[in-house]
Amino acid sequence: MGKKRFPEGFLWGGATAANQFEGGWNEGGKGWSVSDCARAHFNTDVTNYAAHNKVTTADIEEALAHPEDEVNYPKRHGSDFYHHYKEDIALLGEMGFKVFRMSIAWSRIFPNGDDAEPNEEGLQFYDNVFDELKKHNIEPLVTMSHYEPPLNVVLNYDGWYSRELIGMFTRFVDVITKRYKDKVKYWLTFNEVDSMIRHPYTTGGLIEDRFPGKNFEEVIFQAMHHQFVASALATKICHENIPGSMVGCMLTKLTYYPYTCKPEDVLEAQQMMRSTYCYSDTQVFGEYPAYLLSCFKNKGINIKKETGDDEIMKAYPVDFVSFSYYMSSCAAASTEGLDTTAGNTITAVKNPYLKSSDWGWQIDPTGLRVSMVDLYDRYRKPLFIVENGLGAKDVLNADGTIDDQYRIDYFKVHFQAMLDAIVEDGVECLGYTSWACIDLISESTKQMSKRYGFIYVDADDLGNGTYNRYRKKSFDWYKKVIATNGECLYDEE
Ligand code: BGP
Repeated sequence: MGKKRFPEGFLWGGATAANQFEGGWNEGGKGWSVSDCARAHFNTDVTNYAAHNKVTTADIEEALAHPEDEVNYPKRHGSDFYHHYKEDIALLGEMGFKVFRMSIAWSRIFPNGDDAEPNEEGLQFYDNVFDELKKHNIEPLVTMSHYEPPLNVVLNYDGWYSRELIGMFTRFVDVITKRYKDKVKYWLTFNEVDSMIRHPYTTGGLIEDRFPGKNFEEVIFQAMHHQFVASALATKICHENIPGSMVGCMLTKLTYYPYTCKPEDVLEAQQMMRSTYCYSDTQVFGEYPAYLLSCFKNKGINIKKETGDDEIMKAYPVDFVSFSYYMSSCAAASTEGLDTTAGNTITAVKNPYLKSSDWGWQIDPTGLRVSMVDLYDRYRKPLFIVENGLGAKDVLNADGTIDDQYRIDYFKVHFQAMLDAIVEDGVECLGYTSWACIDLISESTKQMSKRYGFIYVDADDLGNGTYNRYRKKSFDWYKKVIATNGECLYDEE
């Protein structure tokens, strides 16, 4: 029997985001972003996402008062891509990357969001990055917004709750799509647009104590409405400025199984899945699905729309559907007595059939196939897996090696599942970018020690280290996967 093959031209690569990777947070004219104020809480249960990531106005004041502190605010230094980009891109080129996912920090281009003119030094930085990628024949995949609203829009406009953000953001999009029209073809609008529900501050610049007397859930959905309109307009602008460009939405693919075959558990799992899909439904079909509308009605949530919003959302849907997938969870009508575990910014019922990462995320390659089939059947648009990977504690040996066989094991079964979805199930998938191809700061835990890369960055949770890069064992393995377009996945069998 012939080996299964990935489609010709499959875009193999890796993903990062400026807010966790770039560093240089106060250089080159960059302004403060929300992530520059995201505090690490050492010696706490980092898997309790909700408790660990609550942000108040007092927290922001504290962050602003300590501009020198990169220990408690580790996203400020990230992995220092700002100064290492040539070396990093050369390493990605050595692995044979076809695509590199990165984001443009809005606050590097418009330091305050509402500035009269863009910051030329910031624009030049990304020109340099794209030129370097081109030298290595690597296609950029650019996220326009990945937890990077400028802090000024939080403090002076109440974040995405303000309708004015639509204008500021689309101006930013117009500037970057004009500037990089010959350099970037693939774009994503908002990273995990649904994540506003789970972390309103990083995604939407929303701080609950700034909305006294208001229903905060309504505030979140209002802000999300503004992002939906902005995303549709960004798609329009991108298509106009870059003919032939492709724009995707980006969804956190949380996958839930019924804990048992009890009909009530099946219903609960279906409800959970709908509460995930409703956001990509909005961006693909260009209108709010009935599920979300009844949810608003039942909760007494009133979204203020302006004339023309519905038409804009309808007229400019996305070209493809991208998503992150790390783990799956279970859902049950009654969770009493059931074990729970952490997942990607959630806590959910544990699946007795799955093993978990050191952070409790349940490893489930079959869930990736299930997710791809579900998304493709639902949307009939090409998919792009833009995040998937294993956060693990790696050990840098004295001879500079890192034996991360566990990461190879994780990727191998996920790639096989992805290939089955493509070959057996007929799913169209443009490419795959692992999270994160080079170690960076974890979003949920703010740790450097939750590592995802094929490339090790010598820095610890306190930011100490040389920031030198080392190739892990998985580096050579992934290089071979790319070189053989996945054929080597079946070599040992
Ligand atoms: C996704 C985010 C990323 C990223 C990743 C891994 O939800 O888009 O920014 O960090 O999850 O999560 P973590 O860093 O919490 O391990």
